[in-house]
Amino acid sequence: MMRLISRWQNSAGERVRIALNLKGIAYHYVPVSSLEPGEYRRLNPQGLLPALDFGGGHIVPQSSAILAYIEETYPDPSLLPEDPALRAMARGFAAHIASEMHALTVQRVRHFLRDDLGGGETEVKRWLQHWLRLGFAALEETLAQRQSPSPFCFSDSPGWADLHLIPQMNNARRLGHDLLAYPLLLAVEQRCVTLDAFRSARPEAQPDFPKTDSPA
Ligand SMILES: N[C@@H](CCC(=O)N[C@@H](CS)C(=O)NCC(=O)O)C(=O)O
Repeated sequence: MMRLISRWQNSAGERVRIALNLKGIAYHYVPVSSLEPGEYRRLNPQGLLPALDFGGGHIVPQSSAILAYIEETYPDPSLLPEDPALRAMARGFAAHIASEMHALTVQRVRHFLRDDLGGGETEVKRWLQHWLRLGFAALEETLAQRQSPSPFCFSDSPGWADLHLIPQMNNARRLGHDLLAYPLLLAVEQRCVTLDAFRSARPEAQPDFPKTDSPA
């Protein structure tokens, strides 16, 4: 069985968890905290989460590569629309989230801005809000421009674009970005969050989600 090395709050890992759930693929979830110190970097020199261990000594980093592998090896149901133009749109939408939004706002970038470049809280906040605002505005506009609107981003069932969007919307909330200006994105999210594939991929549904004492 495939092993997904991830962490509860790892939003790139959440994309993969949603994809595996949508396809009904059973997998072992391996919290990185359960590995020996230093072991993860030996397995994945990039050091970022997630990585997929699909046996035979292959450990694949990067959610985009993992998703492509899953789609190629378990094509049914497909995560991509049938129409090649819509497929390309879905991939472009997802790439925008992964490369132009998530990559600029992840924890190691925030820490570098603060600890190495000496950015104060205001500068770091400006950085985050700038890239999130630009990114989400483009995503909202993309959905507004669709020739035939669909319940999910680019089709009648959730797929490649949606599984990138939902974790990124939650990241944005955690970073204090207000999403009210994006009604089309919120409408897609409302549909996704009712589905088990999305719900069981959420950080709080993961076994390594920190247990807090019950509130008084
Ligand atoms: N482009 C990478 C991004 C991976 C990434 O930035 N992961 C972050 C968290 S979402 C990470 O590993 N941070 C270190 C950590 O969580 O310990 C992918 O899509 O897999």
